[in-house]
Amino acid sequence: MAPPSRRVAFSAKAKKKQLQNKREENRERDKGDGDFLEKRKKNYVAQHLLTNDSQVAAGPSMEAINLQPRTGRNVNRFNLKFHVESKEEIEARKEIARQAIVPEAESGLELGTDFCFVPGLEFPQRPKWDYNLTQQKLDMKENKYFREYIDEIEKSFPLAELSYFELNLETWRQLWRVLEMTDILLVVIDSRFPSLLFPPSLYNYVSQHLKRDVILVFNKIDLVPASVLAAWKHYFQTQFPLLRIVFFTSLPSYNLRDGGSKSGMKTQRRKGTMKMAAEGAQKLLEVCEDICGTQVDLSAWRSKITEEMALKGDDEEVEIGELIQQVKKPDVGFHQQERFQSGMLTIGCVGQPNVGKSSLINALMGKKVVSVSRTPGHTKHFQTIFLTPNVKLCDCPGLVFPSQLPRTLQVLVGSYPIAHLREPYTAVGYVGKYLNLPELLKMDHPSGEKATEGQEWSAYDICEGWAIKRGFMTKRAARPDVARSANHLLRLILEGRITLYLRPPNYKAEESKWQSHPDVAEITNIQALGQMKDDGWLEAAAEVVDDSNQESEEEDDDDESEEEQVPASSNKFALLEDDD
Ligand SMILES: Nc1nc2c(ncn2[C@@H]2O[C@H](COP(=O)(O)OP(=O)(O)OP(=O)(O)O)[C@@H](O)[C@H]2O)c(=O)[nH]1
Ligand SMILES: [Mg+2]
Repeated sequence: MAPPSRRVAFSAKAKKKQLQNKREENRERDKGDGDFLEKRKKNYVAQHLLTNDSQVAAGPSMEAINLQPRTGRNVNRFNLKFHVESKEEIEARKEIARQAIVPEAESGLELGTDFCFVPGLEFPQRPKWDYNLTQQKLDMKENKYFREYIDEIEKSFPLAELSYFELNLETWRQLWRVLEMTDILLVVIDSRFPSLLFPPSLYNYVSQHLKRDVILVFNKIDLVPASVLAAWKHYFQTQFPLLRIVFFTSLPSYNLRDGGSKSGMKTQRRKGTMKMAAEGAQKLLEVCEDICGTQVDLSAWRSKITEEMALKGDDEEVEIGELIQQVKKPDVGFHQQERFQSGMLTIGCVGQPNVGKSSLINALMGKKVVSVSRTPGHTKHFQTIFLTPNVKLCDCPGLVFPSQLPRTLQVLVGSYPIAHLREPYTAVGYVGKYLNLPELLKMDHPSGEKATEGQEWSAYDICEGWAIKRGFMTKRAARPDVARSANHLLRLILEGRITLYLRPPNYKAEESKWQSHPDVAEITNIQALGQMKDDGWLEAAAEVVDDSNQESEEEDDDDESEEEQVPASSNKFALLEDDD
C-alpha cells in the first residue's frame, strides 16, 4: 500500500508547542513585568542574531546583525560590526519622537533608486578564479577580497550614513552561487518600496557582466494601487532598459477566505491549501518563453497553469518537501554554467529580506514547498525546487544590499528586524508624517482630550494612544506600555495592514495619466481584487471599529501555521480588529 501522503506545513504538535510558548509569554507579561519587551528582544537576539566572540571583543559600541547560526565551520567569522547609536543619540531620537509630527506632502514619498543607491556602493562580486586553485586557496582569496571590500566601503562612506547591510560572506556566497547557476534572474521586490529594494549594481552586474536576463518581480501588489504600479513600471523601464517587469501577488483573493467575524467585523485569512497564483504565473511564463525562445520547452509549465486555471475550488492534499534539495554545506567550487544546459531552465529568485521570495515560489508551485515568515531573514540556505522536470526554481536567502537608506526606513521595508530596534518611535513618526494615524486608528489623544481636528500628535503620543486603546499596560506601574505599542504598530505597517507605499518621482503631477493607463487593467487582473479602487485605500481605514477591549497580540514569529492572518485585500484596516 502506498504510504499516506505527508500532511502539510504545521503539525498539531507544533501548533500545540506554539500555543504553549505563547501562553508562557503571556504569563510573563501578566506577572507585570515591565521588562517583557526587553526579554523578548533578548530571546530574538539569541535565536536570530547570535553573538560571537569577535563581537564581544569589539565592545559594547559594536554589534553584529544578520548573523548565521553556528555550524561546524565558523560561518560568522565575517560578522563585522556596525556602529551602534550611543545612549545620547538614542535619547536625542526619543526627544524628536516627543515633538509634534509635521505632516508632509505626498510628494515626499516620491523616491527614485538614487535616494539610497549611490555610485560606489557596490555589492560584493565573486573574485576571479580558475580550476588550478585548490578549494582552500579559493576560500582564502575570497575571504581576503571580502575583507578589502568591507574596508573600502567603510573608508569611502561615513558609518552613520551607511545602512545596515549583509556582512556575512557565506550569505553573499549563496547569492554568487545562485547567480552562476541561473539562466534567468528574478529580482523580487516588495511593491510598496520598489526603489529602495532594487540595487542597480545587481542589475548592471547580471545583465552586463553575466549577460543574463533580469526580471523585476513586483510582489505584494495586493498592497498598492494599480495606477502607482503602472507608473513604477514606466520608471523602471526608463531607468533600466534591459529589465523585464512582472507583477505578482502570492495572495490573490482566491487564496484568502473569510476568517469569520469578531466584534461584528469581517476578517480574512489565508487559505490552508493555497492555489497557484495563476494570473501572475502566466505573465511570468510569457516573459520566460520570450527569453528562452526555442531553447527550452516550457509547455509543461504552461499546461500546469492552464490546468490550475481550469480547477476551481479543489482542496487537494498538500505535500511538501519532496522536491527540495537543500544546500547545507557552503560550496565554493561552483562556476558559471552554460546557459539553458540540456534544455533546462534555472530561474534564480533573489532580493532583500521579507520581499516574499519564498512566498512567490510557493505561489508558482501552487502549494507550500518552502518556508515563509513575517520575520526578515527567514530563509538561511538556498534551495532548488523543480517546477516541472525541466524548470528549476532557486530560492535564495534575503540579502540586505549596501545602501544609504536611513535605518528608520530599513525597518519599514523589512530589512531590519523590528524586535532588534532600540528606538521604535521615530519609525512610527515617519509613517505619521504621511498617514493620519490617529484618524486611521480612531484613537483619542492620550492627554484625555477627544480627537479633534488640528490637535498635535507626536510619535510618542500615537504609541501611547494605541497602547491605551489596545490595553497594552505595564502591570507593575500600570502605565501604557508605549514600547510594546510602538513595536505592534511597526508590525502592522510591515505586514501591510497599515499601508504606506512609495510613488515614483513626479507621480502626483501625472496621477490622472496613470489612473487611466492601459496597464491598470492587467495589474488589477493579477491582483484579482475586483472591488478595490485606487481611492478606496485610505477610506477603508474609516471602518476600523473600537477594539480596545481586545488584549491579544500577534506573535512576531514564524508564520508557518496553516491559516495565517494576512492583510485583507479589500479592507486592510478591518484586520486591526482581529489581531491575535
Ligand atoms: N500582502 C502580501 N504579503 C505577502 C506576499 N508575499 C509574501 N507576503 C508576506 O511577506 C512576508 C515575507 O514572506 P517570505 O516569502 O518569507 O519572504 P522572503 O523574501 O522569502 O524572506 P527571507 O527568506 O527572509 O529573505 C510573509 O509574512 C508573507 O506572508 C504578497 O504577495 N502579499
Ligand atoms: Mg525566504
